[in-house]
Amino acid sequence: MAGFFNKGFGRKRESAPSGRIPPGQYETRDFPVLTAGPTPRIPLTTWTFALEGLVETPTQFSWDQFNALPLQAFTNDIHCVTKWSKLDTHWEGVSIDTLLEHANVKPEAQYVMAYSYGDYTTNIPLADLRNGKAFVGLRFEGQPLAPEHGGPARLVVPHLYFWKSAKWIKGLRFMESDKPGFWERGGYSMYGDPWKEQRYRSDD
Ligand SMILES: Nc1nc2c(c(=O)[nH]1)N[C@H]1C(S)=C(S)[C@@H](COP(=O)(O)O)O[C@H]1N2
Ligand SMILES: [Mo]
Repeated sequence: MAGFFNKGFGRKRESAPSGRIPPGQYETRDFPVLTAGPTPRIPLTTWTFALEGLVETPTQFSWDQFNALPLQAFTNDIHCVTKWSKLDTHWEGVSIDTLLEHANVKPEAQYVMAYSYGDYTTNIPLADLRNGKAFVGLRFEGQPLAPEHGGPARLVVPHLYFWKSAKWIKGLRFMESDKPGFWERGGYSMYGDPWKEQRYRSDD
């Protein structure tokens, strides 16, 4: 009896579990680095994070103020448009819901432009950042987030392709209508759902 179960069901996690790798993706155990341009180095003494645009209370946090916010643990699968997926990544960060409590977003705000040190931008519907779906990650696998992966702080929106997860995040700008960010202006999807393979604008 035990033998039967060991053979049939004991080795499930050796290969990619079915149902967790979106179409056209493969599983990797590495953590590739994908950056357009050099890695910005941001001293923590000058680091700031802003909530601006369509908000009642424009807000700016220093590094110390940001770190005084409640930190939560997140475990997510991430999917890069260059076709690698990485399962069960462990993060600690500040939920976007927590940040929204500070800024009082106006009802007409429907979209967000995330912007970074080094001028990277990416657009995301506000609904996709709410209800525990996204966070600003400060720690990865128990360590402070490495600079090449966006440290000291990056946006993480795991249910969309990973280019939406802006590294070296500097702020969120709340907008009434959707506008393309860096890769989106270059022809990538305005939304980027990996399960629908929305890689390019023509897939939207
Ligand atoms: N600021 C910034 N954020 C960025 C990028 C970038 O070039 N600059 N690249 C994006 C892309 S295309 C991907 S796939 C992921 C890669 O994150 P990683 O280098 O930690 O794997 O970051 C995204 N965030
Ligand atoms: Mo990417």
